Amino acid sequence: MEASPGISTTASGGAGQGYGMGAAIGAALAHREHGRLVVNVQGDGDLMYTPSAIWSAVHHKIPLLTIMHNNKGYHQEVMHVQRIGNWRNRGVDRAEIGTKIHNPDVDFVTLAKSMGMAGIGPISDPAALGPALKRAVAMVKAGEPVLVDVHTQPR
Ligand SMILES: Cc1ncc(C[n+]2csc(CCOP(=O)(O)OP(=O)(O)O)c2C)c(N)n1
Ligand SMILES: [Mg+2]
Repeated sequence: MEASPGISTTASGGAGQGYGMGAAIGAALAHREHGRLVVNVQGDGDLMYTPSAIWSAVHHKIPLLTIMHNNKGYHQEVMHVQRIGNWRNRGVDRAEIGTKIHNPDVDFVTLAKSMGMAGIGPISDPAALGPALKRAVAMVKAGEPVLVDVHTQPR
């Protein structure tokens, strides 16, 4: 595999959620014949809209490395509600209603595995991230899609 030039799929036309995985699959399909490594930095909220894309990636044998930016929330919405709550002097204590993805946490490794995609993690120790990514890259280079679930700070 050659090194990727770092091309981005940018954003969906209307900034619609659910775009990430599908767009990444398209990019990885286009790059597959050239042997380029395609990396999808995937929002957890975004994938909650279109988890079926995991199945498509496996079904069509798309070599794609998905790194979950799992901040356990639709965090842009958290920040938005906090901003509006402050602006209207309502406080921010209810900003997490409908905007956080916890209680229960989503186990994206199990979600991936349920549709036949290899899953690694969840990773919350920074020291474990490097070795996990190394393992995942080797698997993607062998031709399969892999998801690495990484628990992150909100921003
Ligand atoms: C179809 C659709 N519904 C709702 C929104 C509003 N929206 C913008 S960002 C966002 C949450 C993004 O969550 P995530 O992908 O986890 O990214 P984070 O902000 O947590 O990094 C939502 C719900 C949208 N853009 N599109
Ligand atoms: Mg998120």
